[in-house]
Amino acid sequence: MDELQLIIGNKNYSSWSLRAWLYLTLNDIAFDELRLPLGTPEFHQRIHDYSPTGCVPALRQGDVCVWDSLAIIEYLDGIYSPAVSWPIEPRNKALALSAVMEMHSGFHALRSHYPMDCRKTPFPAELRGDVQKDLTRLDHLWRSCLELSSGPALLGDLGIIDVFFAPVVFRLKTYQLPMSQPCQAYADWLYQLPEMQRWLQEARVETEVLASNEWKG
Ligand SMILES: N[C@@H](CCC(=O)N[C@@H](CS)C(=O)NCC(=O)O)C(=O)O
Repeated sequence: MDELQLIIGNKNYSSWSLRAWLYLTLNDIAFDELRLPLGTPEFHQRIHDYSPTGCVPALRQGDVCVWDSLAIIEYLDGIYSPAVSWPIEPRNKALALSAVMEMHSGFHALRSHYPMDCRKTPFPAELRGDVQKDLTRLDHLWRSCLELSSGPALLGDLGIIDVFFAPVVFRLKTYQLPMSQPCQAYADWLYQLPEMQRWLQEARVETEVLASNEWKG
């Protein structure tokens, strides 16, 4: 089979890139990483060679091209049948699918007002826009999963559902957003995973600053 090449943005800022990268890394699937820092001339010159939308992440395998984080994960899941995947049990699978799609298309206030900036020194950010509504919904969703599974991952074993919420965990940390104790404990657990810490270390050595993704105090 042709080698996999994953095209990502900055590790500090690119939340969608984190999802595809984390899925591959947790599953120990070999891939080449091409990092194109967002907003740079290099990004604009090169991204359309890899991604028809001009967005990251994108995955190339020979002449196959997959763009969009969820499409990448679904494509790989069909080929590799890896350990970090969807639950098998139908009720848990329904929950995981719904939660992932909800994250993929929702939580707009959280995403727009609190950009992922994982290397930033944590501080208690004020609650803006409709973010309390998003946090309440997130807390309810996570608690309903954790009550079913009793942890440590949302549905017991680490899965695609956790991969999808990984950037939210970095946002909760950076902006010290309030969550209930069980959800905070889950976020701490996911944050400490070696693969999350590796992403964070690699974000910390990046030098680019993207004004549009920085907190506007
Ligand atoms: N729905 C897409 C969203 C991808 C996306 O918006 N990526 C951002 C970076 S995180 C991007 O590439 N933006 C292009 C730019 O900033 O020029 C996915 O899931 O992959």
